[in-house]
Amino acid sequence: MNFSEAIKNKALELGFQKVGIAKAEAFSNHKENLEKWIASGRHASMDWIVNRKEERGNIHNYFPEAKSVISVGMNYYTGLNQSNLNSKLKFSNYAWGEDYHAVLKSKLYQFLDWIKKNQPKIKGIACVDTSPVMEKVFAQKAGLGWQGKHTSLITRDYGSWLFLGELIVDIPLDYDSPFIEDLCGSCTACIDECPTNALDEYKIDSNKCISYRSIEHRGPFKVNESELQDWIYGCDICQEVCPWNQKFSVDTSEKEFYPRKEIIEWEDDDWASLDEEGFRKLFKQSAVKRTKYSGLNRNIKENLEKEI
Ligand code: B12
Ligand code: SF4
Ligand code: SF4
Repeated sequence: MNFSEAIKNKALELGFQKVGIAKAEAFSNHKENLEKWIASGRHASMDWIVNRKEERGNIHNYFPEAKSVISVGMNYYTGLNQSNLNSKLKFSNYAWGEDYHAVLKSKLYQFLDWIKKNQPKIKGIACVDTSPVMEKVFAQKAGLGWQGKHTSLITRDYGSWLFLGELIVDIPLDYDSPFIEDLCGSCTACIDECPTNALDEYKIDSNKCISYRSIEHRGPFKVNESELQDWIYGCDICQEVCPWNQKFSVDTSEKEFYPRKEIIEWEDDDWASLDEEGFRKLFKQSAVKRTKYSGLNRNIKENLEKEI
């Protein structure tokens, strides 16, 4: 077995469901898409994308010695859905359990240590979400799947309920073939069912997206921004309606992604009375910290007060 094959076996052994290797290179078409997307204002207030667009658009501006990107995917589907929650308030399944950044990063660090034991001189960086890397683009280049019309990466065997991460290393490896098929075909379910019309084919307008509004948007909503459709954190609709998820979702064995009991059991009143101390305790090791108490509380009140 050569080193590239051994690397991929190790990734599976560590608990990733998908792995592939792509050459670390800049893709002018994707850089152009990113620039057009920003120029049209679709990034909304996410200035952190604009500030590091040169790195996001060209991996060598981020890691000059990069030669290979080992792209991994981890299944977070638990078999439960919004109808299992006692409250009418909806909460995205990706944030039900422990913070995925920490779960994937800890496995990626073990992965890098193992690689370094075999090749001590290797330099590598572990990335999950927050690094200026176009993760879906590299996952497609590494053969994991394709970017659907909702813009998330879909795999044949798990649908799109997968977190993505990468190890970027400074040695050449054997590269996988990119996933070239687009298996969306004539389907437009995600576009049709998005309640705020945030999707155009393969493009998202973050200004309209409930995930953006509930997580990334800071401060109070203006009247035309407040459409949250009962979601208090993130939004899963475009993935729930996708036939690839309806047919191919597999329950994850990663216990850390299963919901905190409060997410399932809490009713509207419990959410309405959540205070800052309660927020800190409940979401101590959770991705939900990103909105801070003020953001989550704003979303809860926005949804509940609309009912009155
Ligand atoms: C910014 C961001 C967001 C933003 C913007 C979403 C987006 N699609 O860009 C917001 C806050 C809305 C968001 C929401 C969500 N996110 Co998010 N997000 C990111 C982040 C940090 C960067 C994505 C990025 O580079 N966007 C810039 C645009 C330009 O890139 P793009 O979407 O890949 O666009 C490509 C195509 O759409 C097309 N395109 C775009 N514009 C144009 C214009 C033209 C003219 C053309 C022809 C083509 C085109 O070309 C681009 C590439 O060539 C990534 C992590 C990372 N570092 O990559 C996570 C990431 C994409 N998010 C993730 C998740 C889980 C979500 C949510 C599902 C969370 C939730 N349940 O609420 C939602 C899904 C919403 C959706 N339908 O995309 C996962 C997706 C995993 C997967 N299987 O794909 C990622 C990869 C994080 C991770 N490490 O797991 N997210
Ligand atoms: S996450 Fe929700 S609001 Fe955003 S594009 Fe998907 S369906 Fe639309
Ligand atoms: S819902 Fe249909 S169009 Fe949208 S991503 Fe899934 S297969 Fe593609």
